[in-house]
Amino acid sequence: MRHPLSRAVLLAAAFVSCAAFASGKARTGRTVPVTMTVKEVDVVIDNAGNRQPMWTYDGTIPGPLVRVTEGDVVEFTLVNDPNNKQSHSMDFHAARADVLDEFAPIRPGEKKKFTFKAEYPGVFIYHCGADSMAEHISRGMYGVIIVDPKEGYGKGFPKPDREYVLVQGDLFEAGTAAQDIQAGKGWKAILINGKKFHYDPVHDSNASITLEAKPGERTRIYFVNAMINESAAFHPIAGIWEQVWDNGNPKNVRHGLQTVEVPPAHGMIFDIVSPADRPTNNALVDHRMKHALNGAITVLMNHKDADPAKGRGDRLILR
Ligand SMILES: [Cu+2]
Repeated sequence: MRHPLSRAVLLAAAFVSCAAFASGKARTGRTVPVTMTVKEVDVVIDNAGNRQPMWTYDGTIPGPLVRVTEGDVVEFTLVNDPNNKQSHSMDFHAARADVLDEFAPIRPGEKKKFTFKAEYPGVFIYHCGADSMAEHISRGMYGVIIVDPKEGYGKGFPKPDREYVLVQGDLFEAGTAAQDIQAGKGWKAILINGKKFHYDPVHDSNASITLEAKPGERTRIYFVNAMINESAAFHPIAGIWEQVWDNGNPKNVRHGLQTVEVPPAHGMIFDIVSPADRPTNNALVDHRMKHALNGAITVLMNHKDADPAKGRGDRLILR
């Protein structure tokens, strides 16, 4: 039997955290306020600390992770910082709305508010849709919203031991004109969660972070492709995707896959389970060599001393 106080604490925790959904049936129908401020700032784009002028939601690439449960209402406010030079907008792929109304751009110094109900579970990109969209997205204006299914976890959608969000985007040479970006000219590298080879100490000696899990654990990757023109061929080197859910919807399950094509502006859930009897490593790559060898490799280390805080709570996007 559960003590009434612990129940109250649990309820309070559910209000505080966006990730109210822990196991079993989730709490739905909340109103979740989300505010993002667009900032045109210099951002560190590699593990060596090099910066480039980028356009961002809240100053980071990707923008903040939004996590709600199917049935929740997102009460969104977009702020275009008065110091900015460009108009910007917000396009949530998890929303049904009016592209000319809710998703319309606002000028520097302006603010815009709209609400939508998260009606479909899954992993969705959000991005800026202001002109030129190719430039706004490739300069870093994207992020992820996870909509957890209202049914919660079950046999067909097991509870993971760790969860990580990986967003793959382009990096163009600073100052590349919008029409050149759109045509693919001036393309320089791949950013994984905002940095080239972000989690790959094998290919970049400046890399200091890897994904971690314990042997035998189920690691769930929320993968989103934010590249403007190209698909990602997502593959776990030295592993097999246990299950893949297209768009992250529990109804769209596939089993035992090696390489999965993720089109631009799409997201999928990938589960990997490492061998339980020994430590192993995986490299989660976009198997297109042009992408992999220009930044799209992420190391997942499966060992018994895995950091217990990684892939849990607010550490789904490792910064
Ligand atoms: Cu923008």
